[in-house]
Amino acid sequence: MKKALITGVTGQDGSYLAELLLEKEYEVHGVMRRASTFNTARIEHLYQDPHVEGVRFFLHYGDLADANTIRKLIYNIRPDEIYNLGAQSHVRVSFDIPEYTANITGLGTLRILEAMKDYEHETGAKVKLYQASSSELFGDAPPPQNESTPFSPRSPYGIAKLFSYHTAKNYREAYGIFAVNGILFNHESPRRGETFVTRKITRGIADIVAGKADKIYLGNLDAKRDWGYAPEYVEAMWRMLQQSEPEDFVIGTGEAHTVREFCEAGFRHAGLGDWQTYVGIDHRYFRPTEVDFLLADPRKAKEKLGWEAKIKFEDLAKIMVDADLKK
Ligand code: NAP
Ligand code: G4F
Repeated sequence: MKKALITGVTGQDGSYLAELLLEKEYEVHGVMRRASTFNTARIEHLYQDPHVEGVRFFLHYGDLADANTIRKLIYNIRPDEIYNLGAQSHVRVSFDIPEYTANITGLGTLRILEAMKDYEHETGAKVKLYQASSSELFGDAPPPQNESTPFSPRSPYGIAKLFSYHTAKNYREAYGIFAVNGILFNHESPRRGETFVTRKITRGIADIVAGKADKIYLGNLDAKRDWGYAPEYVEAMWRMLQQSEPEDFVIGTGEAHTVREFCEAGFRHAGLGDWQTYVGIDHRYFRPTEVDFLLADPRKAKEKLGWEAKIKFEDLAKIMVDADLKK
């Protein structure tokens, strides 16, 4: 039975990935932060009583700031695959807490790779690492972006992810560690955090329909993103680690739309009429430096991983609106 260790298991992607790996008969170990309130809503349905025989899903306290615990987890669990999904993942917030973002989203990856290097050296075991890289690396590089596009990040988050990208590549080249960067474009779902723009819109729509709110306030409506469906993207992560050689891949739909178009699609699907009646602009949601246009060229993933996005923009908006209306 293969063993996987997932950082960020309580997040959107971590929860879908844990589901996928359990379906594939893995033993799955997730790292979660201690919090004073419950932060396990996305994985509650996966929880198994550790006293029951045959349990394959385990949770461990840990933090990407804490190298000692990361090291202990790797040595004790002896995973075949590590998925580093943990991060301070909000771009706008990274301007408010840049040092923390660099520590977790950047140095956290180095802490994992250092522990992996020593573990492989001391035990002779081999471990594969998936590093959650991001299309934010491209910043203001002209679209479409692929694996050869030069990086030009525009936020503390993007810069921290760039550090992680290069660290993974360096440990691969210097020490022969199987480390891959999945350069994923935006991917969303009903489990998306409520402060990312798609979910903010679909949750806002549900609140308006329920009579709990009159309006939602957004920032830059002109930004273009390549939005896909998160459950499909975790399959791509897994496929990257099943390759015989470690390589980096861009993952996206190959279609871009503006935030304005997402509003139009979402309000239309909910039958609310003109979206402009319900959307106000608040400058606090603008970023000091914006990434204007992200559009994936995912041809390499199709050719080498046999992966292609199936759920596109309109369907994604419908799935998210329906889920929030139901909730
Ligand atoms: P998410 O929902 O924000 O989840 C982030 C996870 O990281 C959560 O489990 C969070 O724990 C955990 N975390 C935060 N700080 C931590 C720390 N100090 N130590 C350990 N864990 C910590 O993000 P996501 O959308 O699932 O994305 C997964 C990964 O892919 C992230 O690295 C993100 O940057 C990257 N990425 C995402 C996208 C996207 O469009 N979704 C695209 C490209 C790359 P709590 O639940 O306790 O907060
Ligand atoms: O939904 P967002 O906050 O996502 P963003 O900044 O693209 O980052 C997400 O995708 C990255 C991959 O490209 C990940 F690496 C990262 O972890 C995260 O998952 O914002 C999308 C766009 C931006 O241009 C933003 O300025 O929407 C614009 N926007 C307009 N109004 C807003 C709002 N964003 C947020 N969060 N809230 C608003 O009110």
